[in-house]
Amino acid sequence: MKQLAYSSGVVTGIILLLLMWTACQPAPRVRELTVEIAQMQFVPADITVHKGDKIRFVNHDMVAHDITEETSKKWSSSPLQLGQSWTLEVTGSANYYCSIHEVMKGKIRVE
Ligand SMILES: [Cu+2]
Repeated sequence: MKQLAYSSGVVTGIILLLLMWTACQPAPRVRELTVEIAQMQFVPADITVHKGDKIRFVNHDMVAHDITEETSKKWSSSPLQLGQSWTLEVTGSANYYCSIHEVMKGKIRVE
C-alpha cells in the first residue's frame, strides 16, 4: 500500500513535469509579412522568409495588379484593386510577377 502511494506520487510528478515542459515550448512562429505594391513595384521586391510564413500583398496603386508565380504559374492571385490584399502561405522559394504588367517582378527566398 505504501509502495502504491509512492508510485502514484511519482506518476503525478512526471505528469506535472510534462505539463510544465509543454507549456514552456514556444508556439510555432508563423510570421505574417507584408509586401506593398506601389508605383508599379513590389516593395520589398526581394523577401526572405521561413517556410509556412504568410506574405500579405497590398495594392496601393490605382491600377489592378496580381501576383503570379513566374516559373510554372503554380499559384496566382486574382487581380487586386486599390486597397485590396491577398495572402500567400509560403511553401518554397519563388520568383513571381504581375501578369498584367510583366515588368513587375519579385522574389521570395525561403531560408
Ligand atoms: Cu501590375
